[in-house]
Amino acid sequence: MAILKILEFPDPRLRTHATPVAVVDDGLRVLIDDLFETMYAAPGIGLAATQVDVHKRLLVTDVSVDKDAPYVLINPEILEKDGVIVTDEGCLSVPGYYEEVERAEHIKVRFLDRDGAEIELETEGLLAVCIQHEIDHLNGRLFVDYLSEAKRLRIRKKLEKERRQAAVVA
Ligand code: GNR
Ligand code: NI
Repeated sequence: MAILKILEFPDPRLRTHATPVAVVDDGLRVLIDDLFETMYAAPGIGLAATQVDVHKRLLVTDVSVDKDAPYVLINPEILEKDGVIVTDEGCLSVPGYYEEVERAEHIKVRFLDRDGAEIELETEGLLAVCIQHEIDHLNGRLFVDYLSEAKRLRIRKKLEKERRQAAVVA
């Protein structure tokens, strides 16, 4: 098991469109375990492979309070969307910033699980929001892309400044 380094906005690698997983094998299951360890350690409620610079269509999530409801979604595809929900979203790749984002409230999603079995899941609320946020990562999209250009630029400048100051102190 390993905790992986999470890329941060505006790293251009976060803009990569991930490639479908061809085979679900033991190598992939090692990556899945590392994604869970990295997500729980952060802590976060979801993590896409894109965020650790692995450009495969794979995400993990656990929105439960007790951290006992892990889901892994390989090659996820949203089949149906319905309703609107606004959530204060954050992102491990945009640390420290939370902004309201509008998403579908209910989704039906098809994916492969860690054994390569095809699953269809209907879900709503925070799990639905998180899955949509993570699929965006697999498509190179970040929650800040839903904000105004001015807000996105302000967040980028502040993160770049923080990073420069961290480099001076280190
Ligand atoms: O930890 C996270 N919290 C969160 C809160 C509201 C909506 C989405 C998320 S996902 C985020 C972890 C992350 O960056 N996943 O990509
Ligand atoms: Ni994110």
